[in-house]
Amino acid sequence: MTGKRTLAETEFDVQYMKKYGSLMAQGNGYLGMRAANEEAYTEQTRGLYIAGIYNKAGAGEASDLVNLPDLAGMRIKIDGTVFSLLDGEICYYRRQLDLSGGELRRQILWKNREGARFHLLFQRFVSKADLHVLASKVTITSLDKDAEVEVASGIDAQQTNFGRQHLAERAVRVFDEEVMMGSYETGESGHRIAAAAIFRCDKRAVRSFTAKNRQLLQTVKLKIEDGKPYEFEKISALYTSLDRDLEGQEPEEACVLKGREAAKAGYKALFAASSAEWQAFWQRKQVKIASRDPFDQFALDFALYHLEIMAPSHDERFSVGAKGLTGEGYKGHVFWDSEIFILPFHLFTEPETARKLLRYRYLKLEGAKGKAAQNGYEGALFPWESAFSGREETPEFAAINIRTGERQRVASPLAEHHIAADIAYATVQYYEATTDEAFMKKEGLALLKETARFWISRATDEGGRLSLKDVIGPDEYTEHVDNNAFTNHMAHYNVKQALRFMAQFGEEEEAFKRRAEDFLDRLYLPEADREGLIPQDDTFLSLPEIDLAKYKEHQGSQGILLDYSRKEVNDMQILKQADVVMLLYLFPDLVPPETALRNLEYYEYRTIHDSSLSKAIHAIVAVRCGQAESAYRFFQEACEIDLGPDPNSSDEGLHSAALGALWLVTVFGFANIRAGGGVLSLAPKLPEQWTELAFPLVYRGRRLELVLSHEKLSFTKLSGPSMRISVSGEEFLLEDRLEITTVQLEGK
Ligand code: IFM
Repeated sequence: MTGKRTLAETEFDVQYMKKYGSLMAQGNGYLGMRAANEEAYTEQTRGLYIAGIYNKAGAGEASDLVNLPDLAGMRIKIDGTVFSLLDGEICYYRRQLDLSGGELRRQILWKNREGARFHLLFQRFVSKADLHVLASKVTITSLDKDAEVEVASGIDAQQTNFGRQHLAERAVRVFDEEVMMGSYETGESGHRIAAAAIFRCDKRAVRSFTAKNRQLLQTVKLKIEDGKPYEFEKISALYTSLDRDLEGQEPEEACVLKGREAAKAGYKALFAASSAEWQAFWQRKQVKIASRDPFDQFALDFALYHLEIMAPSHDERFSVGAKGLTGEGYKGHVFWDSEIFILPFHLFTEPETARKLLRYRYLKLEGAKGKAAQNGYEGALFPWESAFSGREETPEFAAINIRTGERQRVASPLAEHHIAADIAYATVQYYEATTDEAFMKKEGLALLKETARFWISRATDEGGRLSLKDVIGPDEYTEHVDNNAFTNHMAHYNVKQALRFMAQFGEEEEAFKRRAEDFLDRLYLPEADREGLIPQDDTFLSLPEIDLAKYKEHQGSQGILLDYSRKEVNDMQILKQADVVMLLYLFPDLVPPETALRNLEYYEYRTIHDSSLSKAIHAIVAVRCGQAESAYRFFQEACEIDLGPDPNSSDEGLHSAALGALWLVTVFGFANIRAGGGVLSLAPKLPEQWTELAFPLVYRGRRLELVLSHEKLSFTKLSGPSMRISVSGEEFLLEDRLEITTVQLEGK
């Protein structure tokens, strides 16, 4: 990584606590920890999550990604006064997350009510070298006098998911007057979670332990001398009954052993090992942007850091939640975000992780078949929201009308069926980028065939033409419509690809083939009309319009729903995100560029961008339509979804899909890469503000480095056989290195 990349908070502001809790979250794909401050504040949300640990708090509830016992909190008393930034005076404050090594640091110069000054340095990280380990440290220096310091911390099981308690305490223990251990069990899902914590500090400290009200705490008391720094280290380890690396141990035993071993190494050595893993990550995967605006590079680094810590690449039984492991928004559930927005980054940098994300869906096929059958369809209909079980997890009802007591049913699980085809699309994309025949023959084919069966059974015959009726496309402001362009085209592609791979692997079932071919022949595919517009659905283009300027100014806030009911929004040309633009992104050759531009302009005008998935996709389609300036604007606005100034934008976790989409804009947009059809092709269109874009790409067993500028393109093959590469329509042979000037391309 070039230079130090840090996300910094330079002022203590209660308003931003939840947002920074998400932005500065740490993790390693196995566990994720929110950046709540060590000391308590009512405005902050603590959060510690392990991928796959879900539970239902009660009958009729959807599964929550369980907020586990906290290991980060510390109650610090100095000369008998509880340390809090709401008390005394803050003389200096800086909190920063170092993306290059994954450490969170907070430096404070604090004056107590009596005017005595103290310097506190908090540090912590979640290990990238050992998935089960996390460590923290506070260094306290009294600057005006000798003082008495008391630090209390341990395993705090008072955490809830917005008030819902998921864990029963099984046991709390202290071993050898040193190791604290807490064991817990989820009520409904029956997962066991065990945590161990060990304190390391000056030998003279007086230690005591307490276990009360679901808190197992150790308190250390120490007299500190004026001007001398004192370190208090806490090393923790976590295991669950789902872990595949228990090696015959119970989680309780495993976490105690791991905790002891890690504590012996200590913070410094543990951090060095973790940081080395981060260096390797950046070495292999960083996207480098030379831009007039340094924010572009920072936003990409931020996105990649989070894409890495949200991916459970250790275990294919889990996937990526809409908020990763940074918060409880959407209950930690997995949406189409995972396959369409997040998977491509992994596919083109570490295909094995992409394979695992698809294996997650394969392992949940039975649940998807169950959902299809319950709804009267054949094949597999994946849940709109998924967790560990593979069954539909979308909460049945949305907000309650507190005047009438009526609850509104959530429509997505009933009709947002495009998820089945999104998974099929990602499956084919995986194959095109890897040619992994073994996967395709088994998992890939099963995913394609079962989802294809679903679509065939879902179609309605309307006088010979097949329609997909009563669906919701990605645009959730338009519910229960017929022949949604995105859904119909995706379903068609899904069935076509099922036939393609069945033929490729000699798995032709005559009856299925006949039905599939008939479906492909007769399914209505909305096409551009005389005015060049692809209708979003059967009725959209005939609906009334209103001026959306006011709502576009506050995009992302869903403010329109304060002025209009859902039904009214549904009955107008108002989009949360534009389905046709999404369709053009996934199928770049569907229509000629001028038709794509016509649709982009028409639909963008009617799009509020209230969905965090919207902006980046508009950026990609705009680049391809030659609209470099608006593409760059969309890109920068997409970067602001989490990083922008709105204090409430990311309270309940980050927008995983929007982060994945930043990589998509760079690689599929500005570099304009296409990887389908057996040849890697690109036709870069860098924004004027960028002088260079460099990124790694893994493609069909080759590891490549691409460096693109306005003047030349260079390709280095770091491993794998030579390959053909198509640049702006011209084919070249890439042996080890290839350099092409744009003048050369123009001359051809
Ligand atoms: O998957 C998305 C959906 O498209 C819009 N609402 C939020 C979901 C999770 O990000």
